[in-house]
Amino acid sequence: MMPSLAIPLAGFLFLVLPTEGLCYGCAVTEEERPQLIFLLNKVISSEDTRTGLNPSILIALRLARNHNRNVEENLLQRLSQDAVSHAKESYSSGKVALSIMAQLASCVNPRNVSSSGSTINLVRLLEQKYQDELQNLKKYQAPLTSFYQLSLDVLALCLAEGNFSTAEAANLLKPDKDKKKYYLGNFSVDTAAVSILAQVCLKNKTLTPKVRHNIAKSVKWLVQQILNHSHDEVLGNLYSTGLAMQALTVSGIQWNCRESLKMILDQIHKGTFNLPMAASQIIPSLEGRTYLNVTGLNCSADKDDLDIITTTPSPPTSPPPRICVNYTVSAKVKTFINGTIPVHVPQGSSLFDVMTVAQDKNWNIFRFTYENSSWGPYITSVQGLMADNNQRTYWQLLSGNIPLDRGETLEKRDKMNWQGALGK
Ligand code: B12
Ligand SMILES: *[C@@H]1O[C@H](CO)[C@@H](O)[C@H](O)[C@H]1NC(C)=O
Ligand SMILES: *[C@@H]1O[C@H](CO)[C@@H](O)[C@H](O)[C@H]1NC(C)=O
Ligand SMILES: *[C@@H]1O[C@H](CO)[C@@H](O)[C@H](O)[C@H]1NC(C)=O
Ligand SMILES: *[C@@H]1O[C@H](CO)[C@@H](O)[C@H](O)[C@H]1NC(C)=O
Ligand SMILES: *[C@@H]1O[C@H](CO)[C@@H](O)[C@H](O)[C@H]1NC(C)=O
Ligand SMILES: *[C@@H]1O[C@H](CO)[C@@H](O)[C@H](O)[C@H]1NC(C)=O
Ligand SMILES: *[C@@H]1O[C@H](CO)[C@@H](O)[C@H](O)[C@H]1NC(C)=O
Ligand SMILES: *[C@@H]1O[C@H](CO)[C@@H](O)[C@H](O)[C@H]1NC(C)=O
Ligand SMILES: *[C@@H]1O[C@H](CO)[C@@H](O)[C@H](O)[C@H]1NC(C)=O
Ligand SMILES: *[C@@H]1O[C@H](CO)[C@@H](O)[C@H](O)[C@H]1NC(C)=O
Repeated sequence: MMPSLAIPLAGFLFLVLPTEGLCYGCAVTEEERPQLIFLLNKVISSEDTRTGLNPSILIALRLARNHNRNVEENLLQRLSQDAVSHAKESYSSGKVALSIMAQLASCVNPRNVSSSGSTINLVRLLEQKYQDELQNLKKYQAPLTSFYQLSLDVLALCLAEGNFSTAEAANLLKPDKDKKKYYLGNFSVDTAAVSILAQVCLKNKTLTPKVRHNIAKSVKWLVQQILNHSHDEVLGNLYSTGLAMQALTVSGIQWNCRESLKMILDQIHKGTFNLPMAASQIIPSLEGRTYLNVTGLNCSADKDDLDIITTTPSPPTSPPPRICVNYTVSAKVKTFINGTIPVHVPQGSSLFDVMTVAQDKNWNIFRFTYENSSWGPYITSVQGLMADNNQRTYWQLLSGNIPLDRGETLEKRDKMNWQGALGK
């Protein structure tokens, strides 16, 4: 029960009962809920959820108010099994952090995750991986992974009450003099959002007044930056809006939450969030919840009211028209041979498909490697030239000169020049 406010006025007693929606962010209304359920149905029916190992998806399903217990329990078991067998060697720090949050949200103690007779303490593991990140940062002025993952680390350590220095963490996330850590070429709204969530969590820990003051200052600056990188209701871009909504909510500022929420709902039917990973980052905001809520859930009160939808494969229609794309690779490296090639692919293909066709046509110039990531295939090298985190280089995907905001699907846009460039 939340405290209610009693105001005696001219002999009457006014009782103002705070309702959740008014005090804390915003959420879908009952009329809007079918649109959220449509998205949740898609997520639980997807291959990524039913056979994949993505903790972000479980966090989102747990923070939703509608559930499919079978799907969630099955995913939890597979994640736990994977964690006991692979977390130590092959998880990045941020993946351990997300795993901890998925366990917390499932009412499992992350210090005691067990599967087939083995047990792992994920909090202890994160304490170690976080120290490794800090050491790399000292040595190379870059974390092993990214400031996004460092922010996830602090958030998870804070939520799971791990053993770490809260003052050091606050200092780490403070946007420093040139604010470099929040740039990966450009300001990252996603990173700023997770960093705000972590710092608001830290604020509830024992800290000196000075550290507390610094956190408030950092959060304020980051909120301002997020708003500066926003156009109307889109905070950053479509894929950062969900995380940014969480951040603005916990920062306590006044902003037009409903407008962002309505914009997201409109995008659902356009297929913008069809990728379960993309859906997982907007679902909490649609429920008026944030990653800070993974600790307060009552799992035994879950409803079991979500169905898996079996989509009948659409009958073979006439094959989509083919489109022509100019694909270019370039890098400012002596040994690298720049190359352009026209590629014919069916409309609706992805950039990855284009790269595959180009590679088949000319392996010497267009060969590439990739990793399967939560967002799909992540390009790691082209022509043998590797991205390198310590050098802070990566393969940037451009259409013309504009960085793509997703591993994009090709539509009927004719003048498309796809480019891979090694960016810094
Ligand atoms: C850090 C980051 C990067 C880093 C990754 C390397 C590093 N040092 O960590 C860099 C700057 C290189 C990067 C590049 C790109 N990114 Co990026 N990135 C992120 C960010 C901020 C955090 C990812 C993370 O660490 N997650 C936590 C860890 C634990 O999970 P993970 O699954 O192991 O994370 C890996 C993948 O996310 C992968 N990855 C990162 N970006 C992308 C993008 C795509 C399309 C794919 C398939 C994989 C991928 O790298 C991570 C580390 O290994 C997310 C934000 C978000 N909301 O998720 C954006 C985000 C995932 N990136 C995005 C985009 C668009 C890109 C680029 C395509 C930009 C471009 N035009 O070139 C390129 C991908 C190029 C390529 N080589 O394939 C979008 C994806 C949207 C979508 N619908 O597909 C996001 C959501 C940002 C946004 N709001 O627009 N990214
Ligand atoms: C850890 O979990 C297992 C099974 O889930 C349980 O039997 C055991 O008592 C737990 N240990 C601790 C220390 O909580
Ligand atoms: C916490 O970490 C510090 C240093 O990293 C260590 O000295 C201390 O023993 C740890 N405390 C616990 C309870 O593990
Ligand atoms: C940074 O953003 C500006 C404006 O959107 C853009 O012109 C520039 O190419 C971006 N730089 C990088 C490295 O992505
Ligand atoms: C702060 O933490 C305490 C427990 O340590 C918890 O009871 C309280 O709800 C938290 N407050 C906020 C605002 O999260
Ligand atoms: C946000 O943008 C405005 C105008 O574009 C600028 O005056 C202000 O300094 C920016 N704020 C921050 C924190 O960068
Ligand atoms: C989420 O957590 C915040 C505090 O961090 C709390 O005030 C709020 O009531 C929680 N919301 C839900 C729906 O649990
Ligand atoms: C959790 O939900 C169950 C079932 O609705 C209820 O009996 C129990 O009291 C709840 N526990 C807490 C801590 O709220
Ligand atoms: C390859 O393209 C890059 C620009 O993307 C340019 O800087 C470089 O000079 C080009 N290399 C050659 C050999 O033309
Ligand atoms: C990525 O996943 C696809 C399909 O699940 C698989 O065919 C492919 O071999 C995987 N690629 C890598 C590099 O792991
Ligand atoms: C691809 O490049 C060729 C030659 O540079 C040009 O004639 C053609 O219009 C380009 N096609 C597209 C779709 O941009």
